Amino acid sequence: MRRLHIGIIDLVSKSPTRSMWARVMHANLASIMPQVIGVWCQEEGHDVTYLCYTGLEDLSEQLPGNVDLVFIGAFSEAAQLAYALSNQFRARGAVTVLGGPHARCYPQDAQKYFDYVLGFTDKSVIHEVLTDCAPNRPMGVRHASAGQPLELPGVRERWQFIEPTLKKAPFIKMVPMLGSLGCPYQCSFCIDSVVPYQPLDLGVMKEDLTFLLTKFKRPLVAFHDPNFGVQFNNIMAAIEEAVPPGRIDFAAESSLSLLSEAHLVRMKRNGFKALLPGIESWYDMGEKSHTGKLRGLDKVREVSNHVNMILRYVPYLQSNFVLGLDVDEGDEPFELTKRFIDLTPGAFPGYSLLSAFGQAAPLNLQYQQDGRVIAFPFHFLNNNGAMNIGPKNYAWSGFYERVIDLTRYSFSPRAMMRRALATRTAIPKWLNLVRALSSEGYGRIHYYTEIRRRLKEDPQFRPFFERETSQIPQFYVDRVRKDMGPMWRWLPEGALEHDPNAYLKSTLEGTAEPVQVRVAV
Ligand code: B12
Ligand code: SF4
Repeated sequence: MRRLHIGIIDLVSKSPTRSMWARVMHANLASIMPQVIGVWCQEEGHDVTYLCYTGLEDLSEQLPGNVDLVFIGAFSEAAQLAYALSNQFRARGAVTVLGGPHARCYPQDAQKYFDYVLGFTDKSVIHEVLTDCAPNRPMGVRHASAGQPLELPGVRERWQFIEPTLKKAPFIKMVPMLGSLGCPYQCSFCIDSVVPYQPLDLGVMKEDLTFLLTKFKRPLVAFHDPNFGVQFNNIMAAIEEAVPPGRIDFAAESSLSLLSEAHLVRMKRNGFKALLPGIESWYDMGEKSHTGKLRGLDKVREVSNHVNMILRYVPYLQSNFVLGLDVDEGDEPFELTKRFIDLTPGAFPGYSLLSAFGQAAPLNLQYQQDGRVIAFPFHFLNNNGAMNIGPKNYAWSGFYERVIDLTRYSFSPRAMMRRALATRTAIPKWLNLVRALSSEGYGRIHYYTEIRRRLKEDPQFRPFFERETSQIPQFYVDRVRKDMGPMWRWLPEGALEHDPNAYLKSTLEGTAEPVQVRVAV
């Protein structure tokens, strides 16, 4: 095989930005897989140039030049930027490959703009692409391994990519790691509900932690596991063997059902400083939040007690909610979330608008069968730029009014003050303030208010939201153009639109990826 010049681009940002949040945090949100692919390509004897795009770089200067093959990793919100980049690289003669959440969720659309679109990716899939390395146009080809990879290169091998990325982060420096893939739970809206739980090699993890102690005085590790701590004793024992108590700080996404007091005592001892449990709904998902059949105010009280207990052990906690679920009706779910905020002042509330990311989850088929999915440009599909499912029990204006009211309540001076007082340490206090004052708090209030206004006044809005037309309102088109800046001119014709029912069609045609078989943990 000839030696290839390979570019790898991890799109953490969908557009240029100068925001305070981006400056401090974007480099900390780099994905693991683009770094893994860099290692695998080198192992096959190729040259690799890696770029983590945080929105602060000048793409025209930093893009790897003169490459044969380019891998781009993108969330759906960065799909339009990814399509434009692919177009630009193809014009220079390169072959392009898309991987990551967008490729897994919308492969049918991505095929129009990339030579290869990868689903689950292991080393043999990469080997196949490297060996083949041919332009596939007008429709790219799709490759995927049967399941998640069984092993991944660790931090030591990825350090060559982690180090330059973290140089861009001014003071908080998070090293991304994985202890497991998949999840034993089956929340129907989640991409991992059909992916079997699988622990990764704990020996590699221990080596990585030992290695990190040689690189930082006090490393900070962010676990990217979909649900951290499923095999709790094993992973804690590994951390305890490799790390002297309190020498490394950890952050993880974990479900409440795994966060018992006994577990938290051990997590505190082992340096866990931030947790992001999903609460999602006051009427559903009881298994995940360990609240069984409790609903409504009873669930609020139970979860609040649980979260307050967690906060006695771990200084930073983000509680995640989904707004607009089919089980929600009227004011009650929003009012219950406000009660939760009153009862749990130290938790930072993370809100997501109900979103169906293509073929991410089995539930999305139902939404598509019911004709409820709206083709908002991918650029807005990040859980808050747009809600791409028509709400079951709300009119759009009423829904946005309640979302605005809840966001205002959550980021009112009173709530922010109570949050600051209930947060014991300086960095979490500061992070909460930045998030509230930038895009997540005030930024969203402003944006949602504009959407609600346009639902009343902009004649293009309501017909699109009600799925009477597929004509994208000019407001959204202008916004993508502005956000993309100089890359807009590379966006291929038609790349703002997509078929919101492509997943359903692929199942009817028999071209959908098979669902993985679950195995017992
Ligand atoms: C960890 C995580 C995060 C972390 C780390 C993000 C990161 N940069 O990796 C944090 C907390 C920062 C985060 C933030 C967000 N996240 Co997130 N996150 C996850 C989570 C829980 C796990 C993803 C993961 O790393 N898995 C482990 C890897 C190894 O497996 P994998 O993702 O399945 O990847 C496989 C393939 O896709 C492929 N692959 C992956 N990347 C690449 C790259 C290349 C080049 C190639 C070739 C292949 C490839 O190889 C892997 C092995 O098979 C998933 C949900 C889930 N349960 O999967 C959501 C998920 C990916 N996140 C999601 C979203 C929406 C977001 C946010 C937009 C939320 C928000 N509003 O802020 C932001 C965007 C951040 C950003 N732009 O970087 C969505 C993405 C949907 C979509 N189509 O875009 C998911 C699927 C959750 C959901 N709602 O369903 N997230
Ligand atoms: S517990 Fe979390 S990762 Fe697991 S299926 Fe539910 S939402 Fe997905």
